[in-house]
Amino acid sequence: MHFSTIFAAAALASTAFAENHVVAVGTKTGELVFQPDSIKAAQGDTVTFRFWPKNHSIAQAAFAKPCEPLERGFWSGFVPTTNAQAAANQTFVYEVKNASAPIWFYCSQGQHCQAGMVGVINPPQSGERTLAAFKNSSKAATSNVSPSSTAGTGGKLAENSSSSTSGGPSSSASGPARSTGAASQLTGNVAFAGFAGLFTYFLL
Ligand SMILES: *[C@@H]1O[C@H](CO)[C@@H](O)[C@H](O)[C@H]1NC(C)=O
Ligand SMILES: *[C@@H]1O[C@H](CO)[C@@H](O)[C@H](O)[C@H]1NC(C)=O
Ligand SMILES: *[C@@H]1O[C@H](CO)[C@@H](O)[C@H](O)[C@H]1NC(C)=O
Ligand SMILES: *[C@@H]1O[C@H](CO)[C@@H](O)[C@H](O)[C@H]1NC(C)=O
Ligand SMILES: *[C@@H]1O[C@H](CO)[C@@H](O)[C@H](O)[C@H]1NC(C)=O
Ligand SMILES: [Cu+2]
Repeated sequence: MHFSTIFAAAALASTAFAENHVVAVGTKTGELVFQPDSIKAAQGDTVTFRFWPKNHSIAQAAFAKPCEPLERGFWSGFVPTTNAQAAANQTFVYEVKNASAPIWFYCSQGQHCQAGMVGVINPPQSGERTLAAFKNSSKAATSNVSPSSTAGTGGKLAENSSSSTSGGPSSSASGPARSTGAASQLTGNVAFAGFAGLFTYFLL
């Protein structure tokens, strides 16, 4: 009985804590890239986009149309910065709701998409829908289109101030830096773990 309690607790711990993946939008030296440009994320994980110079954006696309907004896709708006020492204070946080669905994205500034400033969350494991193929077709796109939706659609524009990273339940988190930019996410998961723990108690 004690063993099964521990086992249940361990199983909960592994599923209850969402991970945050940080993606650099551009670089300190102004390269037109996402780093990394391919992200593997589980359901409930967050992807935090950090903006570097020059004046980039993130928009979701369909695989077949690399430099055009996907209907009801996410959109960060433009986040300009000239500071090469630190990323812009404003980040865009996207939560992965379906880890089986590939999320293709691009930067809609100038010709950045055509220059290869594209990426993917959870690319297909097999088949022809690869990031290389997506990048390939982005080069041939005739235009680079920004969504007409409001900046922050489909995600969360967050300020990376010191107050936004404190006050969370960091003392109960085991991994480092997971609360960054996802404090409310973590709080929700802790609440879920507590509720699920109660449920486990009644099962035993
Ligand atoms: C950033 O780019 C957008 C779109 O091209 C433009 O509207 C905006 O004025 C630019 N901001 C700055 C500070 O350059
Ligand atoms: C970010 O915010 C901090 C404190 O809120 C401020 O000191 C810093 O200048 C800001 N950085 C940028 C690039 O705006
Ligand atoms: C998740 O995405 C896959 C692949 O696009 C899709 O087949 C499935 O129906 C989606 N699941 C949900 C719950 O939306
Ligand atoms: C990219 O395009 C080139 C020529 O247009 C083609 O030879 C190559 O196979 C393509 N690569 C992918 C991964 O689609
Ligand atoms: C937020 O700011 C802190 C301190 O300046 C920095 O260490 C951290 O990497 C930043 N996080 C994001 C997501 O920008
Ligand atoms: Cu860009």
